[in-house]
Amino acid sequence: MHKRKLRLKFLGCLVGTAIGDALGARREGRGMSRSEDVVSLAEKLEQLIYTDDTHMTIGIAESLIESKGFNGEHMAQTFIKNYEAEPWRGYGPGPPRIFGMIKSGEAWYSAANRLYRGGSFGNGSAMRVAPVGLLYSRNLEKLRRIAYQSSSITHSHELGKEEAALQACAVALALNTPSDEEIDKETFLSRLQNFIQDRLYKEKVAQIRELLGEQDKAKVVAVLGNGMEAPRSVPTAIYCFLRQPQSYKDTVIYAISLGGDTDTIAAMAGAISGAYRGIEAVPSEWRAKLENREYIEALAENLATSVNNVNVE
Ligand code: R7I
Ligand code: MG
Ligand code: MG
Repeated sequence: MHKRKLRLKFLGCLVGTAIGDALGARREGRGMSRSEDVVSLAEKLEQLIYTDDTHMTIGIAESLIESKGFNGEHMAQTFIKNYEAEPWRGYGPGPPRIFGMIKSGEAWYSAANRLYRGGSFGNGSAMRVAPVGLLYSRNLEKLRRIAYQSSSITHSHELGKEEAALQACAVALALNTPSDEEIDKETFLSRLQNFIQDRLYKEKVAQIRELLGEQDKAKVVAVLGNGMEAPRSVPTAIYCFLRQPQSYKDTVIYAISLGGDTDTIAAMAGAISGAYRGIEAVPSEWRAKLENREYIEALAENLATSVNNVNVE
């Protein structure tokens, strides 16, 4: 792919994550709403303040760039440093406890096993995984390995690691589809279904396919979910993207209108949409309101350059 186009897609993915997160954060934990209400909320907000979803995505991008690829110790220490600088970003219950264990001497690859008997399957490792999807899009087996490893710092349950791989794969497939080429939904879903190993997620991908024409949001939420657990939010985010792949705005608005874990579902759907359509598809009035936009954009540019400097294949 042409370098400029790739750059725009990296920018779209990271800025798309942050805006989905920041808009969704205003409705996290609430019920379903009308799309018009989400649109007017977005108009009213003067600044878009992101949460842990973006904060940890930034951490992954920083670590991949600085370490020229995955380094578990470095990534864990980056998460800890960022958390300590801004602990008020709305982190889930698990990660801060794990950061404490690592600070007390537990290894980055074993601390997470101590949580929730066999590790967490919260959506916290999928919400932040977009930079892995971008960097390793050329080799899906490597992408799977790095997604698992990045997840295992805080989410070591099989379902937690698999969700991170699923979301990273969706970002990679979106990145690899030229933005002026229509997404073939059937092919996109078949690729995800072939990639994913866990039976539960294979079934979820099949449910996404069945729901594509569904008008009733309550049914979508009943089948796919809108919760903090990975199996109840990662497939939902992929669904939000595939319903309206041509529009970043519609994808994010729809995701938020489903209620529940809105910042996270909109962050993940926004990451996939931004990776496909690029930064120019993200409304400029939203971009202008995003806090730390310049820093996030600089990270996206550096990550795009890293594709050539890191062993990604
Ligand atoms: O996954 P995590 O980092 O939380 C992310 C969420 C996002 O919505 C962010 O926006 C932020 O608000 O937090 O945090 P975890 O504590 O690892 O997991 C989140 C939740 O998933 C937990 O509080 C549990 O409710 C649930 N969960 C589990 N429940 C039972 N058994 C995760 N793993 C388990 C489990 O093994
Ligand atoms: Mg959050
Ligand atoms: Mg959330």
